[in-house]
Amino acid sequence: MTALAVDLGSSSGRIVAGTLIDGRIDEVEVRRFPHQARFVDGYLTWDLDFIWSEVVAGLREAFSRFPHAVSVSVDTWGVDSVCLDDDFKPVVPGRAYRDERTIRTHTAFRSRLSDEAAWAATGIAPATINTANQLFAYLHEEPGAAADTAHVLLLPDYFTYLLSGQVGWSRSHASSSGLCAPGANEFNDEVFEALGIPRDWFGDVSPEHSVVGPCTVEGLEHLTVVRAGAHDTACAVHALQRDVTQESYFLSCGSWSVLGVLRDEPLLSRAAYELGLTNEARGDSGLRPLFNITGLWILQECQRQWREAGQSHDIVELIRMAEAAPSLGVTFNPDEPQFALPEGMVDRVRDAVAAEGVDAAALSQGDIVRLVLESLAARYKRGIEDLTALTGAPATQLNLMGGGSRNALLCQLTADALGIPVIAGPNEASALGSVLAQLEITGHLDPAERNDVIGATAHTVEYRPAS
Ligand code: LFR
Repeated sequence: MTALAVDLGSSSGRIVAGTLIDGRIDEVEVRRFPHQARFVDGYLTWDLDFIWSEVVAGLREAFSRFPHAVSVSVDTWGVDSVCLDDDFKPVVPGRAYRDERTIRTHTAFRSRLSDEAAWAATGIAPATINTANQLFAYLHEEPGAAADTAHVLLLPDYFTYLLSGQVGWSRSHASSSGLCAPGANEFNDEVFEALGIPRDWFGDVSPEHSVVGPCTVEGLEHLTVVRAGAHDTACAVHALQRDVTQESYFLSCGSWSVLGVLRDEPLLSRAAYELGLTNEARGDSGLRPLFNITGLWILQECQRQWREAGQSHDIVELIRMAEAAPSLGVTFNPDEPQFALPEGMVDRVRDAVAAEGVDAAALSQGDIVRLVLESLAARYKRGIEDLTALTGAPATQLNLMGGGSRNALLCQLTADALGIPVIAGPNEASALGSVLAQLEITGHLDPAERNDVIGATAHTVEYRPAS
């Protein structure tokens, strides 16, 4: 039985066909396409038409190769949404969360909803990238477009709408918006009111692991559209092999480092707020309290700068240089806001350690890559210490999924920093999690067998801490 996962990351999208055969998932990446936010009319913008054309082309190709495919589900990165008119057509191009408009309107936002009030109302860490902040900026900077807006769909739900004609607000993605009550089972009307965001732009939160309806795109009518987990990180944690006897700590490691733990209830203490914890939802009815840490984006941006300067930028080569480079003995804090912004990253990294007395101008590419990876590992150590203090449950291992699981140096540095084994893999965790959830939703996989199927499918590597 085959399910099709549309997994859209902020630098590439992929369409994956996953077939359950002999207790494991046979995954075929049918199509992969790079994409990137660009400035259009002064705003950092996604090319939604391009992404949609790639999704349709990928699904058609997948369906012709896997004519017995039964379902499709879309997951995307978090917090972005699409503002639509009465006819469900975008009013403005899809805005990207890294745009600085929310920094410009942050003071006004806070005067309407303080950080503490936002946390109390949502259980979500206040952050300028949140959907709430983006819509507030939209209302302030583009009042004309806002006046023409009748509906707002979260990004994966926009593509689900294009596939099925059905509207909804998927819980896992809605949870990261900063617009839901803690636990993310409903939107919090008080937040809308405080910020002046029209409540009727949104409907009710849609529970996931649910069926949406038949696909209405020509040639794909045999597929059933489902909500398998609209947020990529929610899908990724669905592909996590759970040890029910222990807390499951995870690190979903891509452009972002999403470090968290699986729980049924949100963690809402004062300490959780002060540490910057955020309570996001899983595709099933559970939660995933976590820290959103700026992750391999820092390295990706360095690679971009080096490529533009005609220097080596191949990741395998860079890691080899980093392995040969000595540790500088200092790290920087990836949470600092300058590391979340595009461009000029090599200089930002140099500046950060120059302040520590390092001769920054002399740093080689290998030095910089090692410094970035050691800084991430140090941040993960602090994050696991904070999470275990909040849950009261020790971490005995860390499951590290996503693209970063292929970075052996990062995995080893993380195991060394944490002093516990790191179980690296699966690499394409979001697509695998989507396929698993889809097979469960359509009745082709018993959730009780999920762990065994993950074990038979995922190629995991264990990194033990250096003693
Ligand atoms: C990862 C991710 C994170 C979210 C970030 C921004 O792709 O979805 O979970 O915090 O992107 O949306």
